[in-house]
Amino acid sequence: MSALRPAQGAELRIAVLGVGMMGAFHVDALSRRIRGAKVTVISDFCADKAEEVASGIGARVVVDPIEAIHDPEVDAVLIASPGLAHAEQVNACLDRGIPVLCEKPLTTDIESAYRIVQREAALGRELIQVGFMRRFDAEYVALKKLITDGGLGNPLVVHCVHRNPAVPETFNSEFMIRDSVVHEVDVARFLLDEEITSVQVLKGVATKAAPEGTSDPMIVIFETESGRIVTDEIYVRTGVAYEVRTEVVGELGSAMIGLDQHLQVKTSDGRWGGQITPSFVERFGAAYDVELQRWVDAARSGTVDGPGAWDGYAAVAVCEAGVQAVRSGEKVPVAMGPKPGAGAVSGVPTAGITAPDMEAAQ
Ligand code: ISE
Repeated sequence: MSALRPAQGAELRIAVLGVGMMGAFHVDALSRRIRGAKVTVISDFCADKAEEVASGIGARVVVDPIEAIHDPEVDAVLIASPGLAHAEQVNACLDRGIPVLCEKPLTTDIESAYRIVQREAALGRELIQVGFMRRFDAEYVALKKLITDGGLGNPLVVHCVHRNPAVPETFNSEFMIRDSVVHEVDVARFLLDEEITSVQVLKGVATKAAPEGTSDPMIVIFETESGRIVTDEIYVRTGVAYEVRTEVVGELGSAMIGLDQHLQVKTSDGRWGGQITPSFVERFGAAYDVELQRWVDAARSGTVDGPGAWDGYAAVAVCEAGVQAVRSGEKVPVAMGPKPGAGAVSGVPTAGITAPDMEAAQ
């Protein structure tokens, strides 16, 4: 199949599927800050919302997302629809051979994610990028470079803290794994360059802000292929700020990011400090812009420049194990099929759990 590409030098014409909070956030960035891109088509099951966003930027509404993907004025697709819709929509992009940036999760179950990995590999061309924006954050990039350059020696342990000020009631312990901890899953794989092999979840005393039956906070412990340990404190109802910290401890030292060390002020009343980041926008807004710009630039030249289908699949597989670990209290091994190109691809691995539709439930 010959891949479709915009004409040399032409703007990348993009369909955005789903214009809830994240989709609308991306449309705004693509329309106002990202070079070489034009949102031509908006699709959302909520027609009023689609009209409102489309009319603000002079785009057309195409209600059916699959029609939107096949629209002649579309060169690439950004998927920010509810997770349950992702498999069909990503597959439609593969059918047409156009680049797609899919917000996490790639799909909501291991089998469909693995089939997508296999399909893309069979096409012989990367088309899929998954929206793990932390890989584009300046601090994570610096930390990765420090590790790669050997500045910490052999990295031994990674400690993560992931705190949100508030989330909807629907965020139970399993949602916290799939929607929040999924970021640390990708961060650990990105920083350590190896797969996660097991997940264990410790549930302690819960905040009274958590609904009955929800363990918030939790401590998640990952083991990697080489035996490294990654810990993650996930606490999504702190009532304080958006706090995301990562510390890597190596043989030659340690390094930490996410300390909010921007403008530090000392005042005559004896106070010292800076400002908290209230949401992901202040903490990762710049990373999203870099992510989008690099996706657009790569798509215009027929490549992908970010986490791909395999990374999306690995995250789904680890989160499935994480959900089983929440349910059982046991250490759960991660079940993953072989990476295409890295040996024979056997059957599709089974997980036993199908993820609930998190975005739709919010
Ligand atoms: C949300 O979906 C995100 O992606 C945020 O970055 C994360 O902090 C939050 O916990 C998730 O629910």
